[in-house]
Amino acid sequence: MDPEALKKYSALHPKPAGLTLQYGTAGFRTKAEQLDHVMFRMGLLAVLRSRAVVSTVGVMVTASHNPEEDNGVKLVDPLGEMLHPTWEEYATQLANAEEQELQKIITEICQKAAVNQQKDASVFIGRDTRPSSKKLSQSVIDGISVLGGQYHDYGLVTTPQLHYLVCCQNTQEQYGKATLEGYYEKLSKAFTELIKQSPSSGESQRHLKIDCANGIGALKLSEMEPYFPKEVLIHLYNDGTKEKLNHLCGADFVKVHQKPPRVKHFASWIAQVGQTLKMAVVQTAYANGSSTRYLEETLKVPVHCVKTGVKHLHHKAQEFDVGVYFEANGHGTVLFSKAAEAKIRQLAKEEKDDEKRKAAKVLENMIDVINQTIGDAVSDMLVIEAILALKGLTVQQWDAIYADLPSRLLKVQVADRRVIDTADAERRAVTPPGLQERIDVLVKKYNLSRAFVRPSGTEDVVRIYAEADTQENADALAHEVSLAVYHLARGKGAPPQPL
Ligand code: 16G
Repeated sequence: MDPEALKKYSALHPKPAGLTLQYGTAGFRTKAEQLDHVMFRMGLLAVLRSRAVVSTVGVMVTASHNPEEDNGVKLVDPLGEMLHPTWEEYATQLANAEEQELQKIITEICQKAAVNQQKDASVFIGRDTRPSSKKLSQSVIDGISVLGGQYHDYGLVTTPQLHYLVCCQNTQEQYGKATLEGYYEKLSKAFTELIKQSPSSGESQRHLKIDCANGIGALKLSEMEPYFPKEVLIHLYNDGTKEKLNHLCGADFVKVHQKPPRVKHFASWIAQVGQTLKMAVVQTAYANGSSTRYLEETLKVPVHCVKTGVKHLHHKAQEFDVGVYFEANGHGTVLFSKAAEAKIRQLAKEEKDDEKRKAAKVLENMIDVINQTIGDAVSDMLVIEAILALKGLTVQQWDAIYADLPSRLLKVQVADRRVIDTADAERRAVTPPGLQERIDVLVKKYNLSRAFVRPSGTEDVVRIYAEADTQENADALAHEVSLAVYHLARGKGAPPQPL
């Protein structure tokens, strides 16, 4: 490390005085204009991480579902996983260090994590379509360069594509080819195979109507279109030509405005095909109570609840042969253990019984359509479309499998959202004192009711979730709980009003 170069370059990416940020649920996220120094420093950190694990790592510049004015950054570990929790702490230390402390913090990280500074470092970079992203990713590159790392800038890619690319690179392309073409080819080839096996294959056209949330999805799906089978026609909505990113569209908007979660019936088909495998579904407290009941009581699949954030779901899902995970805001995927995958691939080749071999073949193609590195909306869409084709179901029939309980999501601003601490996968508030007791009393007033509160990991708010037998009751419960939060956690501004 050249201390003079570090000093010179970090001075070009100064930290705003007094700003403290935390590596949260999905990396750093805040207003784009406050992030330049964080990007530079995450470039530095990525080099250290790459040297520590002697592999390529990824840096993604995005704030996902946040408003267009925000931005963010997260690191991707070698197999496409989220950054290891120990390194989240290093990331926070580095982001908040005063300029004169940078060198010292880097040296400390190298000591604690046994980083050999002489090793090569390789970083893949991607970014979303936010107007601020290009400049911010340039700051990441500055950070990588100053510590002597190599980088490949993939430019505009979806977050799951970057996770895929990193995983391919580090598995010597066993997971797939480390190019965007490789990603398109892998997913669409398996998808085409699945569609071919549907009862109505070749008879009619299939239309996929996609809300692209005015973001990167529109660009990437257009690139992917030529790879799709001819009978599948894609129609892109909210393609970014008219409106702002995430404005009145996107998965989060759909969730907050009470439309059914897109991946909610993911598990039922897999449950039928993979009967001999140890399978489980992982959800968060936001999963609609009806979905949990349907999975446990009708499908007889074990359900686990974990804290919000893909990294928590992903980690839990890795414990099973087949781990299906989803969040009500649309993040989700399926993970197959190495042993399960090998068994399925072997059955698809060698099984004597025609029917069983066919079923294994279907599952094998499913594995290849699914992006196992992280939840991927494009991949999830193709999986669902293939399942509908194979089962001969319409979207309406699929949606009617069970009915969601009415629910309401609200947010309240408080002086410091960290006064709310939670336990039991965020389903109970441990502090401030008295809050959980109050929630318990309110919940008892309604039928089929449930409510919880948690500090957001991506915005400066406390989120409130309630569900009950009717929409009026869910709304009333959410409002009452938001008032309790406002009073017990020092709410800002006027008290929340009834809906
Ligand atoms: C991020 C997370 C998502 C989580 C959401 C919660 C990833 C890739 N995304 O978008 O999993 O549900 O944050 O946001 O990890 P909140 O903490 O503001 O409610």
